[in-house]
Amino acid sequence: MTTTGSATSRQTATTAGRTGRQGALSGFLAAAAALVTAEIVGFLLPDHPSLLQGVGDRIITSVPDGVREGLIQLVGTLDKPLLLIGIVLVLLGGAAVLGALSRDRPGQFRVAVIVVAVLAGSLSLGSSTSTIVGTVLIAGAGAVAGSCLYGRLMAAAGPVADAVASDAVAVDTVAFEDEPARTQLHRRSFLRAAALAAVGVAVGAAVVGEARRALGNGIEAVRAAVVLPRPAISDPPVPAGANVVGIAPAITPNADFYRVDTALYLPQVDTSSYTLSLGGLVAKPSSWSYAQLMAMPQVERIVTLTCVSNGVGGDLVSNARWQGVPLRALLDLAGGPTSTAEQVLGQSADGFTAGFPLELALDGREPFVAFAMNGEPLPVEHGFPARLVVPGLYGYVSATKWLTSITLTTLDDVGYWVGLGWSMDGRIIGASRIDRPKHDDTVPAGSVVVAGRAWHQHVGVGGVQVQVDSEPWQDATLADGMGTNAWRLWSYPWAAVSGQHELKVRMIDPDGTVQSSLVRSVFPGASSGLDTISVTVA
Ligand SMILES: Nc1nc2c(c(=O)[nH]1)N[C@H]1C(S)=C(S)[C@@H](COP(=O)(O)O)O[C@H]1N2
Ligand SMILES: [Mo]
Repeated sequence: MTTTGSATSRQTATTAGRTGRQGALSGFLAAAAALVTAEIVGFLLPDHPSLLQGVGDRIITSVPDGVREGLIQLVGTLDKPLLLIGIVLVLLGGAAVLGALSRDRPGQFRVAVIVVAVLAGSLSLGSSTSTIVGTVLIAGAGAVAGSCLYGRLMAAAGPVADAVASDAVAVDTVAFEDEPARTQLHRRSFLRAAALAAVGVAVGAAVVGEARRALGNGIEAVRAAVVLPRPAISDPPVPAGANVVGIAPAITPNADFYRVDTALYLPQVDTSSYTLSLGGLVAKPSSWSYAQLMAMPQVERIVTLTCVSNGVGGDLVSNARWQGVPLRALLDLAGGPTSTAEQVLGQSADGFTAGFPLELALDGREPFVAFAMNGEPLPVEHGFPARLVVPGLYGYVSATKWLTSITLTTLDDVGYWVGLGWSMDGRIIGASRIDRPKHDDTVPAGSVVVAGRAWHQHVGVGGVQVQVDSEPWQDATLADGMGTNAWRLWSYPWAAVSGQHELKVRMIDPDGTVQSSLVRSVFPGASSGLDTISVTVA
């Protein structure tokens, strides 16, 4: 302890300037202050844009599709929180290194802060709802806060190295005598300033986090107060025989429903100021308040949603009873599409868009604007107060959540994912999955129930077959159906004999078309191939 102490004091006596450690801490705190300031300013602006979210969005859309899909497979729905944490860590870490290197040239740090702010601002502009003015305000405030704080902290840490050196030469022995005392003084004032800054950053972060949470709670209260109208037309109740013991239920509880979106912060949309507009290539562009929409006759439909990114055997597929107003009714109120209309493009409060050919809206699949899911107003993560549901189309071209407008347009005006290279044809491919046993399970010999689900929305499921090793395909027993737009659960009693076995499943359309065994990975369209598992029979 004593040797360390004397070593330190000897070192500081000879280098009375700013230490690398002080520079690093200052850089770190400056970046944190910049971030928190940007988030606070964003929160104060209309629609509460977030620079962090904007940059995150842009990263999501800019990474190569293979990398993004790989990451999503790897970390699942944790992808967004992890991305956010990653951005913050890179920023703070980079700022610490730069802060250490710039300690005697604060101007260099300031330039870097400005460069990063301009970069972050332009990244976020391209991919979110934030306006140019808002982005300039947010990034500007962050940059000012960051560079001012760094300057302050460095000034508190002592003079720059050049000044220390010339000082020492100028006043010679006197300065040398005073050196330890002066270093002590600077060190203390630096620590005080840094502690103050840290407290400020922490308080700021807590305040903005709390404000975001309060906003969310406010919308939860609005949501809880919604009184849903009774649907005018309803799909029949779910038959008791629609379920199969031992696998997830035929209707997915809202809390278990898969979630896919690009939102880091969920859009918080208030019904009191909500309007849904229907415009573009329609005879009479129109818009309706939430109350007006709730007063319209509503339908209730059981529809299975599927994400195009669902790999073979994956779980980005869920089934719910949705309630809403048919798109057809809204189109009628808007005087119908004009002759040049080719596409229905949904727009979200968060800037997301998804579009599908008008032809598919009119081929009998009955797209609708949904307000409720399994008897409850839409949960916020599933699009409260309104979203589109189009039976038989993947979510990326159709299921716009936090829906604020629907525009009829031409096919050139592509939606978010199609713009990023995904297939324009978003019709769902028939698929099937084995839910039990699980891959690599060990089961006892004898009668083993193999069970799962199959879906081909808008087309329906005609049959399901199971293959054990290379034996002939066997018909599985279908559970009761819930209409052509919903998945169908199935089971197959397998007389399992000891050894290692492979189980495969395929679905058959009502017209006898058999699910393709062609193996294709996700992107630019859906994956295909047969779900196959290995099981050990003990
Ligand atoms: N606003 C918005 N809506 C969106 C998305 C999105 O990123 N933003 N993702 C779409 C995709 S890719 C899918 S698969 C479905 C998923 O809906 P869910 O999260 O309710 O399951 O929402 C669609 N609607
Ligand atoms: Mo999706």
